Formats: sequence, structure tokens, C-alpha cells
Amino acid sequence: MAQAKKALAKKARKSSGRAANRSRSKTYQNYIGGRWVPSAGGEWIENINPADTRDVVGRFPSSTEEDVDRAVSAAADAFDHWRRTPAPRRAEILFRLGEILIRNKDVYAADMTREMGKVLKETGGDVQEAIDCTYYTAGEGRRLHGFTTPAEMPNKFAMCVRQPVGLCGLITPWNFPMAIPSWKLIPALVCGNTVVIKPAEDTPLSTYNLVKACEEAGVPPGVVNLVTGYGETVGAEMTNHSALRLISFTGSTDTGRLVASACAERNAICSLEMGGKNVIIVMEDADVDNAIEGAVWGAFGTSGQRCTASSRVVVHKKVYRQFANEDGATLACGGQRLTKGDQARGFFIEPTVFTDVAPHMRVAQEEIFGPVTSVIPTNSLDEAIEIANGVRYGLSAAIYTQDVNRAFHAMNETYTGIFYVNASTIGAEVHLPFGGTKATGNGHREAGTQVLDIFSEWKSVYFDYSGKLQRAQIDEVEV
Ligand code: UN1
Repeated sequence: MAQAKKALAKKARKSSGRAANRSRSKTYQNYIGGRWVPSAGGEWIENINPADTRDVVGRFPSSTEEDVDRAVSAAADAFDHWRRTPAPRRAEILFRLGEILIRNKDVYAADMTREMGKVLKETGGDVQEAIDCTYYTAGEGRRLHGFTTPAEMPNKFAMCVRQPVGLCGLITPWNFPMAIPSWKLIPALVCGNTVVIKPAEDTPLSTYNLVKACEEAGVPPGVVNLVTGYGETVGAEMTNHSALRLISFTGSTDTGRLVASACAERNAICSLEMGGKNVIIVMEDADVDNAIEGAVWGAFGTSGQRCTASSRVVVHKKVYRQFANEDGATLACGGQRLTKGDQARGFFIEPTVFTDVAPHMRVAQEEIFGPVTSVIPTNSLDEAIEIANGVRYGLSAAIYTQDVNRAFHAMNETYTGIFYVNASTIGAEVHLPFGGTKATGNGHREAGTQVLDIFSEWKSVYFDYSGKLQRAQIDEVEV
């Protein structure tokens, strides 16, 4: 979709038909150091409704390296004050943010549907996820637990405290354009970091709404800075910026690898949440109707444009025909772009099912990020698990079975970050860690309290109250 929208944006500049609409569309700005400002370069990107490309949602800055630099300076200026603000006070501001998000939920959901095409019930769910994340994580302002532990020597105390990382760069995708920014922004703030956030060029409005709400909640100037624009310019400048101590990125595995390389060059912390090729295993003892509903929801909810989408369904041969009643190693339904009637002016594709797919086929290996799923026959649970693990990703997996032993066995043997029993692969909740193995991530988990390990650094503190020199790492213990 990103490429398609970019191409359309170019076409839009030429098209006179859209000119009238464009002149009516609102112009938005970056948010740097508490001020709303245009890009230093004076360029704009048109945000186009993917369901009706005549509808220009707004113009957003196509920002430059200079804009990023200014935003980073603002974040640097704000850092000392923010990190010294007690965490419970930081959290109070975030609770206010939660209230503002609740108040404006319907407006944000409508804006989001207009800019990225998810149906209203789903964009409402996206905003709700941001609300849930905000309340849950703001609660950490009164915890941010460290720990104490015995020291090796007498009259010595040992403890561990969390400290903010510093200036954080957040790069976020278009499919959950308020929820995912909140997963990064709220924990970054509660831990005492300041941030520069770059939303996907296709969906800046939802992140703009989130940042605007931060301003209204009383987040001090410079603590949150918004810079909109393309990955090639804004994203690249952020990943290479020596003052950004951490980059948190959600997007494709290919782009994530570029982000990781740039961060490695300058020893920046890098947290990546990338692709998936998630699987539902349906055993012969499953409630097949329930499994079908789960597979349809997991594959086609959010048009299959979730990194957790159920893009493979591995079905035991004994119930295979019940599940996929078409023969042939091929397209069972869908596959076409819809171009008539209400769909004529947007990007619509039919829900698409491939059946009798072999696990090694491209369609069963690569992330598609669309309403497409592959049904793969299997003879046994162990073979199903092998198929489940036989891709380069490891985000989410599910099993439908009535047998608790099989369910636990599959849970234990499936190398993913998320696992469901008798439920689809989508729908992770904000108070559990979110992320995956292999090409899905780089070992971090967002959400839950585990996200605090991304946005804070541990400091181990040794406190000697013996009043004398106690020598450590000496082989004879001197008591
Ligand atoms: C994503 O698609 O990148 O678990 C995130 C889920 C949602 C989040 C999806 N809560 O499906």
C-alpha cells in the first residue's frame, strides 16, 4: 500500500480533478520543541484516503534532515527536566492523556478509517489499544520496579535501579497508526526519555492526533517531537543521528535490517518488531466450525494487514475437506482487485484463499500483508509443528484442539513469541509482552512490563556501609 499511495500522491499533484479538494484539505505541521512548525524544506506529502483516492485527508510535512536535527535538539534540551521529574508525576500527565484519548475516541477512529482504510470497529479498537496501553503503562510510574539482592560482603547493600536511556527515535507503521506509536511512546515517557517520533508517511494523522493529545495533557515542550515524512529521509536521518541513543522500529524485516545496521555502526540500542508468517494448526479433534471462524477472522480481519495475521492454516487431513472444500493446489477463491461500484476509486482486493499448498511454496513462506491465506494439509501434530516452525519468522501461532496434552505440546514446541489455544493468531493484549523470534524481532518485547527493559537501562548500585575497605574478587573471603 505504501508504494501505491506514494505513486498516487505523485499523480495527485498532477491531477487537476483533485485540485479543488486539495485546496480544501487541511495542512498539518511538525511538532518540535512545543511548537507546530512546517518543514524547513517546505515540501508536503498528501495523505490520501485509500478507499477513495479523490479524498485528500490532509497535507503533511515531507521533512528533511534539518527538521530531524531540530527535533533531536529539542528532545536534548527537554531531557534533563523530564528525567528529573518524578516518575509518578510523569505518569499523572499520561493518565490525563488517557482521558483525552477516551474523550476523542470516535473522532480519532473516523480519522484513522479515512487515512488508512480499516473499518470503524477496527479503528475504534486501535484507539482503544492506545488507551489501554496508556493507562496500563502510566501505572508503571508508581512502580518502575528495580530490585534488591544480598551483597557478597557484610555491611554492604546491593540493588538495581532503572534509569532512562536518553533520547529515543520511534519509527512506526501504518497498520496500527495509533496503537503502535503508543506502545513505544508511553513507556518511553514513563521511563523519563524524550522522543522524536516519525509515523509512516501513509498515516501521519493518527500519530498527529496522539501527539496533539500529549500537548493538551501537558507533556512539556520538547519531550515529544513529531517529524513526518519518508523513511528514506527522515527515518534514515534518525537511525544515523548520533544523539538518538535508541531506535525503536516496527515495520518490514528488510527495513529493520537497515535500521539495525545503522544502529550497530554507532552503538545505538535498537529494538525491532518486524514481519510474521503466522500459523493456525487445526487438529482432527478440533471444533472445526470454531477453527474456520478463527481462521477467517485471523486471515481477513484488518484485511490481513496485521503482523499477527493468520497467513497459514495447517489442517489435519481427517478434517481437511470439512475445512477447505475445494480441490487442487490452487486458488480456492479471491485473488482479484475489486474495481467496480464503491470499490472503483480505492485499493480493494478480494479475500484470497490458496488450498493444498505445500509448506515450501513462496505463498506459504513470505509475508504478504494482505487478505491472503494458505491452507496446508498435514498428517500429524509433529509434522504440523515442523511446518509451523519452517519459516523465517516467529511471531504468533495457534492450535485448535480439544486435547490438552496436544495443546501444551504444541505450545512448547512452537518457536514463536505468542501462542494461542482455540483462538486465532491475532488479538494480543497490551499487558502481555508482544514480539517474536527469528526474523520477527531482535530479542526485545514491547507491551507488558517487559517493554520497560527497552526504554530503561539498569544501574547496579553497591552501597558499602562497613566504614572500611572491603576488597571484592579476592579469593580468600575477608570477614
Ligand atoms: C501489528 O499488526 O503490527 O495482536 C500489531 C494483534 C494486535 C496488534 C497487531 N493487538 O493482532
